[in-house]
Amino acid sequence: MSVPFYVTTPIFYVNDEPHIGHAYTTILADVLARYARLRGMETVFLTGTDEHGQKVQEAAQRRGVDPQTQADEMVVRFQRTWERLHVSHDDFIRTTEPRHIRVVEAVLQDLWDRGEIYLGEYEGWYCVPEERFWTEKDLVDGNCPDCGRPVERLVESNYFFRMSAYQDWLIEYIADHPSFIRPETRRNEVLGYLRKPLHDLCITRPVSRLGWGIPLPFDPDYVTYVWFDALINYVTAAGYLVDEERFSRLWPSVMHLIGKDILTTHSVYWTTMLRAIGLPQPRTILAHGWWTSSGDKISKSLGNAVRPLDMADIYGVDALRYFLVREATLGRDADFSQERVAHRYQGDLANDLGNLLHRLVNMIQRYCEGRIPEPGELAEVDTTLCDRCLALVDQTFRQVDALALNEALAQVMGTVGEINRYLERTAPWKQARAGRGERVATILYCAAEALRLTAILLQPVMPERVGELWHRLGWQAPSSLQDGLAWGSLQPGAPVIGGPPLFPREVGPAD
Ligand code: ME8
Repeated sequence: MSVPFYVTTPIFYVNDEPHIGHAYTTILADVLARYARLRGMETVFLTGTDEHGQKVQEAAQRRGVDPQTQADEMVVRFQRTWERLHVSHDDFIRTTEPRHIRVVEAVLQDLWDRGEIYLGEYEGWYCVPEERFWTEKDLVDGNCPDCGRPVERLVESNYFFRMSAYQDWLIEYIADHPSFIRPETRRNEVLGYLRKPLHDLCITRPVSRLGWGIPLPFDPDYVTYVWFDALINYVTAAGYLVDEERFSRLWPSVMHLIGKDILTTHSVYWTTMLRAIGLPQPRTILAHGWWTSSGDKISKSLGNAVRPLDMADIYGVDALRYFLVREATLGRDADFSQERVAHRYQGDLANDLGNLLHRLVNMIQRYCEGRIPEPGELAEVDTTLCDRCLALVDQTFRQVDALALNEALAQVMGTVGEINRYLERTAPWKQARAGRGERVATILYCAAEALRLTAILLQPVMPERVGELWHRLGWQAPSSLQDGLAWGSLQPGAPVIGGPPLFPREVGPAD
């Protein structure tokens, strides 16, 4: 049986509403999931929300509500945003759901019974916003090395996970599995981190200090540290301990898509937790870069957040999705600016893609009575176009496998440019003037079919606009899109449909 494609996003904190960074990870996962479905792979796409811990408790306090109310209100914002952004997740997990709490409790109990967890004393520097203890040498100028904010000295009894016992194993595992942590720079970063001694991980908070978490099954005076709870979501949703058949199919063929800010928690905490639990490692941990604004990471706390729905109101959802995937090289930082969005929109989408559809539909209306024409014998120039489109399918899937999504899109848009040049070269309007009706029919069929086929490769990125494009070309996509990947699916006689531009040049807020 073929290996299913299981892809996850981080589960996002419900302390605030989603911004463009959360949307980016989620859209990337969606695009990968849609490409996998297009290839006929069994696909499970998981996203969700991280609802326990100090950040959420504090956000609730600030708003004068209890943490569960905070989570219930904010989760709707995430769910609505994903719906609006055409995110096609198969499951949405909330860490306050009983299905998750049960698994966390079972894991904790098992690790406690097997001596992987012990009670100890912790003294350290604690970063409140990051909810993490740091050692003296971790600090940068006396501040949190992650967020740069001041830390507090804290001593308390807590439970610890014997993470240090797995250091040598982890170094060896990463060295033996070159495509485990991607890209290469992040893999090296983790190996660098592991050159320093690895400490045991403090995995509880006393209820007296933080009440909002999953109580320890063997000591009600403590709740589980939010990261220890959150990471387990990936196995909960795959059916761990509940649906062994499903779990054995999905695990470990999973890709964790994350931002580089949470590389250590995934590559060190999660991997060692899995090892202690006795589960195999995920297939890939893929860390992407940050969206920045004038060089600074976009984040709520820095006050430079871009609301994804505001952008979608101006350019349309699919254009925003296209921009995010086309503009960033997976793994590197990218700068978000209205000018860059506008540039891509006007150039790639309005001029190249939208205009091609518009021209084609106009010509088919003018020369072929508004119906997809019956092609005659193909000339060399026609078969070259056909071959190019068929080769593009394989090339695109190869690029997707290599996670070079921006290059895949560049290639697809290059083919759109070729279809435009094909029309210039074959000049159906001249053929029409010369009374060569069959040649006109062949050219317009080939160009329309090339556009239909090329557009399949854009469908994972722009599902709604590509659906509209097909509708205009009189094509009803088959229920299994994979069946549309061959040349010759457009049906002669199908009526084409005129309409407003696919990507209007004049853009602005919806209201
Ligand atoms: O860390 N550019 O949740 P979180 C790109 N709950 N991506 C960004 C970004 C930016 N400027 N800002 C945020 C958590 N992200 C934990 C995760 S997983 C078991 C628990 C994205 O709400 C990126 O994916 O702080 C980053 O890793 C994530 O949001 C952090 O989301």
